[in-house]
Amino acid sequence: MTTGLHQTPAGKHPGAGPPPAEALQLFESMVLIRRVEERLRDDSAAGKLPGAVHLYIGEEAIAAGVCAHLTARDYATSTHRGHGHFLAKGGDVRAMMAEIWAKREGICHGMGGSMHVADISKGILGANGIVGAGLAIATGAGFGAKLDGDGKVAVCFFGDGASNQGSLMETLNVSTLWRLPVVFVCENNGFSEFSPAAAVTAGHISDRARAFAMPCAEVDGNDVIDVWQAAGEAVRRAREGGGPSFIEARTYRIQGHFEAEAFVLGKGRYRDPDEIEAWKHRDPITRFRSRLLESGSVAEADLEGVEATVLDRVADAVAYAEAGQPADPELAETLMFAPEHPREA
Ligand SMILES: Cc1ncc(C[n+]2csc(CCOP(=O)(O)OP(=O)(O)O)c2C)c(N)n1
Repeated sequence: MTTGLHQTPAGKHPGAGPPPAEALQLFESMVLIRRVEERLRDDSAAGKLPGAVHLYIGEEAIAAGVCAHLTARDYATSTHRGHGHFLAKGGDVRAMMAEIWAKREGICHGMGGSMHVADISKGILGANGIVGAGLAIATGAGFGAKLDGDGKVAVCFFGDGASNQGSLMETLNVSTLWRLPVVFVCENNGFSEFSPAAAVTAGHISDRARAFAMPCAEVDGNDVIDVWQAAGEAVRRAREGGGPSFIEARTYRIQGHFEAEAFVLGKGRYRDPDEIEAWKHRDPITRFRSRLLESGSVAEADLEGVEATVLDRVADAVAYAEAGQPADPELAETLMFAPEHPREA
């Protein structure tokens, strides 16, 4: 079985990569996402989590490579597969874990769960269970940023499935017309739930943006430097008033669409296990780790130090979540609406 996903060559990196300290941060960002997702995978399988989780294992280079160019003042919108975007954008791992565990200490008081992790104070405008919803939210945030005129940008992460939503055309159109500081990042992992992209997506996704003459880059989404370079250019263009850009990052979803999908599918199969194995050999973290060591810019001990620290942080976050108070159902009444005059609240 094939997915119709284009196999991109490993990134070539003609431009300069990040300096060693920043490279180490990229590595840390990816490892943090991976360890969190592995822990959620295991806790989900053990029946400890109250809801579904959609994991980002194998796609970490995209969130890390893009968010490395953002500050807390910039905006990012995310998807149902949003833990990686939240963490890479600087979200707090404890607060996210508690949210997924539906605890009062969670970033949304345990009322949002995995698909709604958000932290407005850090420009994290939210994961979102509505496929494609982030497109309009990011474009609105980009419009606000343009009115503020202080160089903020808005990044929209969305999947190949979301690229078939009509709202993509609307937001590509208006962001081009109004020269909005928006970076569209399509995470093309080859599947929309259980449908291979070849079965539901016509043409090349990035051609949708080219139709609006929007600057476009197609990158190897499993190569963090490839992503980092393209995102750096797109974010700089947006900050300098050059308008929106589009990045299509080709990658692969290693886990199921959501954990426990086997209970839904039974023995039904929608992809070849060999295909999953082949993509594991293109693991973005293993590849970057090797490249860092080969370059001689960082030492093995530095990487091991990062890995150990991350493991501690994740264990601490899980302990924090486990010890938290259950979410308060009463909050469903009060958290639904913003104050009438939010700026005066
Ligand atoms: C508007 C809308 N339509 C359908 C769904 C059901 N749905 C949930 S995830 C998903 C697939 C999304 O695929 P993609 O955008 O490629 O993201 P991925 O899961 O691959 O990261 C679908 C169709 C939904 N949540 N919202």
